[in-house]
Amino acid sequence: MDDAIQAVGERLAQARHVVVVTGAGVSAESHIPTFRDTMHGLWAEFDAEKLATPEAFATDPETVTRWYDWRRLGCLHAEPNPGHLALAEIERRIGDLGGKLTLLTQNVDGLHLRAGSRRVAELHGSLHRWRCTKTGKETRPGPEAFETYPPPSPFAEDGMLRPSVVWFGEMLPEQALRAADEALWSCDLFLSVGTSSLVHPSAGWVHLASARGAVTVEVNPEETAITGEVDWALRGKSGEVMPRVLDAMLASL
Ligand code: BV8
Repeated sequence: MDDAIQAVGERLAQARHVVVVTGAGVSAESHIPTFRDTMHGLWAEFDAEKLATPEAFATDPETVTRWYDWRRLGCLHAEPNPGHLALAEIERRIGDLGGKLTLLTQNVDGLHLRAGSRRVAELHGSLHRWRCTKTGKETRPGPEAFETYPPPSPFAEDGMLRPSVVWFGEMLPEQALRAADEALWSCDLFLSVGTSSLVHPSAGWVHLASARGAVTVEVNPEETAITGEVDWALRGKSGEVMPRVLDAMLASL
């Protein structure tokens, strides 16, 4: 693994257009359960993929908004971990070298931004922004739980608030898709970090990057749907592997 980390660090030192796709695994060491682990305790009887849909919200807005507010409050008490921090430092270093790193995250917890990453596209929205179902206007709820579920909208008498996340069956934000297109078009190094690579469209982007000649890397303690496709599979936790990749990059400068 040391040789692989060394090789990826050297590639990062030479890369000029890096794309990083992250998933829930990057936040696991911040004690935020991954998407498929989220269903424990209170939520054991629910299926995350069924709750994260417009249909579930239409049928049972109380349960859905209670689940999302529970997750939102959990994120407010979480801290970025060494994996988030290493990704932010790698972005800075690549910028200093005249390159750019674009971070396309599936996560809705906001931890990459809190860690200092700047060129971030929140592909699936954010738990920290909620919007009125009538006007579409967004608000950032405070640090306390909503008083009632579903929370009433402050913008329209007959509206309620929903989380500004992308549910299954919903389109990704135009701006995020545009950022992904631009970044993937010219990327010379593609990293997939902490994702099972099962959810589209981001799950397919490793193939796009590879087809355009990018070197591809995965960081995950387990095999995933794309392990067989990447050039380098770094088997480990992102909070442990990413700081070592950063060190290898700095040693190569
Ligand atoms: C869309 C926000 C147009 C809400 C989420 C093509 C083929 C098949 C299906 C489709 C397709 N195109 C579209 C679809 C349908 C669907 C889809 O992909 N379905 C899947 C299930 C097959 N996609 C959509 O609906 C998307 N919209 O494409 O619009 C359209 C629509 C319909 C039909 C056609 C076109 C919208 C998808 C967004 C859904 N919203 N989140 C919320 O958070 O509640 S998805 C949600 O689940 C997450 O955001 C994330 O994307 C996904 C979970 O994936 P991961 O992040 O990877 O998490 P997971 O738990 O799975 O895995 C964790 C990984 O971490 C593991 O690998 C583990 O080993 C690793 N790990 C653990 N610890 C660590 C670690 N790694 C590193 N370090 C550690 N310490």
